[in-house]
Amino acid sequence: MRLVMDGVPPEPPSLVEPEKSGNAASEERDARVAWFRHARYGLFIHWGLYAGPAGSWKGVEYPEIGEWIMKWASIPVAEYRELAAQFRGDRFDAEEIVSFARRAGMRYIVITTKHHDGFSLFHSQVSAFNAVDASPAGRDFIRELANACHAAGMPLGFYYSQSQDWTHPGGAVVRDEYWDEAQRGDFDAYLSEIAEPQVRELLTNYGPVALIWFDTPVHMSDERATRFVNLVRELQPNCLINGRLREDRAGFDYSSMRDNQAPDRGAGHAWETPATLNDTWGYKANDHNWKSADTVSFKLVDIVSKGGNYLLNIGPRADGSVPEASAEILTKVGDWLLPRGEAIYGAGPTPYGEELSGSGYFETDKHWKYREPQGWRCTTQPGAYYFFLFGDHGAEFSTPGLPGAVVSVDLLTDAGPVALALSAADSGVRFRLPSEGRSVLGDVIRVRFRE
Ligand code: FHN
Repeated sequence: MRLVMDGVPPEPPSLVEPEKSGNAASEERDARVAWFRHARYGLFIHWGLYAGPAGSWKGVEYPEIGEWIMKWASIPVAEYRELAAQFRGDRFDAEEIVSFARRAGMRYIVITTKHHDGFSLFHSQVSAFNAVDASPAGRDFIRELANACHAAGMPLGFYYSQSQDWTHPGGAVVRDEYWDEAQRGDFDAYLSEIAEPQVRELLTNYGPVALIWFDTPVHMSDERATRFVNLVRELQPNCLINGRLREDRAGFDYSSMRDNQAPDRGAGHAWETPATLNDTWGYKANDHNWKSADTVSFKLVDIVSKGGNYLLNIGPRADGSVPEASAEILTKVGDWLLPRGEAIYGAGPTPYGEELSGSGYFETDKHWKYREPQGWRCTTQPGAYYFFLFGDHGAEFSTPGLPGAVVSVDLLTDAGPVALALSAADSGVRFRLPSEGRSVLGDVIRVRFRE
């Protein structure tokens, strides 16, 4: 199954450096992006009308990603718009979502304010196709989430499909393959009458916006993208812009990897991997291909050890409830992560690199996938290196060279650090792991040294 559906053929994981976008002095950008680099792990939420069909339309089940059902089933605009009449979101509880993210160890949230289907979860003055005016919910879900996030000090980012819009005339469709005449129109008129005003609404009416997450930049020339950049810089100068605004995918404040991909090495600048927990972003009733908690912990660590962020998705049902399986997996990872958080939040990338060779992912039929958790990874804090051991590693481990005399070596366990006996090994240290306090999600050993 192909997850990336943006009209661009799959290619090996790589990063486009934000420096190339030349849109801001790098010190300014570094300051803006500091919280993001510290956060490392975020919750992505894809929620919208597509959660109703949940992967099927008129008795036919579509194997691809659920939020694209309108395209897969070539649903006419007028018929798709009718879905709004059933959208209630009775069980959407913004405070619960924020505490869930916290509990899962996630340090920011990004939600789809408007996906490619054009339906917005916020109250918009420029299009009535929104959760307040067009659905019986009559609720501005983005306001509810913004309030809950602000109250909890949780950074909130807005996903906004600036270019693809399948229900507003003129909105882009990949390769211009329209399936309904009602979709045709003038793209620039769509941008100036719908997309730009809606981005303005989002950046004006909901308090501080941590980041704006543009996507699938079909037809997004420099000139068109610049209009959005100016809008963001004018209204919320601290709001980050991801790397999917402009056709060339230059990162503005940080680079965006392709879906479910990570680079094979670290990079000096900020970057992010958006990823699914099963094989869809929007809810699909029959997608149970969940990644296990140890796969998630491994990916998180692999990404952080390369200097990146992991933005991991949930797709709530149409009623707003979070599928139990995803909640369970993310909570398990949170249980592991929180007592070991010093090794992730604000942690720097590996000082080595040898452990990354052939790392992470391999090519499958159509996209790049991670390997199973295996080997070791390293992250850093001032005066400490953290060694993560994955898979079926032995009870002994020798670190590569360390930059100073070792002060202590501890296994970070659920109950706190446990000191390990150590001996010298080449330029590093060797230690033996106890049989207790180990975790199937990855053992984490903190090596402190005098610099
Ligand atoms: O087409 C979208 C897709 O539905 C989803 O939102 C992902 C998330 O990264 N972005 C696009 C595909 O890359």
